[in-house]
Amino acid sequence: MMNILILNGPNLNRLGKREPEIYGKETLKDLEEQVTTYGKKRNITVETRQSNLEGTLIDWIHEADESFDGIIINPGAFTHYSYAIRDAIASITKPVIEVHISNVHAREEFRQVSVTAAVCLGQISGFGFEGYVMAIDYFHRGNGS
Ligand code: CA2
Repeated sequence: MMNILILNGPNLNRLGKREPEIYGKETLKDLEEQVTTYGKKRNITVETRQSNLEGTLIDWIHEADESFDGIIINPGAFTHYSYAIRDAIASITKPVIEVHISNVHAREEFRQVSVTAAVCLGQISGFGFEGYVMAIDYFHRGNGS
């Protein structure tokens, strides 16, 4: 059975608590339940983790190279400036898909830059929680490795 690691970065544990017009009313727990349930239906084991710490996310990315078939990552604001997370993604061979809940390209200029997307298979941005589901579908269709 395929197993996918879903990583959420800084502040995503605050989902549903503020800025519902940008990020929706649902919480991180809701997101994690939805993607886990969706994965099960597709015969994919989905493990979800969230950290506010850059180093923790980097350790998990490295670990995934041995233990998972692919990663779906929302690096939060690290997207826009973390060369360390970019290098971690570039250092593994397993496919990585970047997801953003909001359409970062329609927002402040600093959010329109992703230093991580170029080392990912691609980026899904602006589809809310659905973006994670779209990424699971991509892996399910067998294009991910
Ligand atoms: O749209 C996305 O998924 C983002 O990756 C979310 C990040 C943001 O820094 C990126 O530019 C785009 C942070 C999301 C958490 O921010 C919150 C703010 C208020 C309430 C809850 C979450």
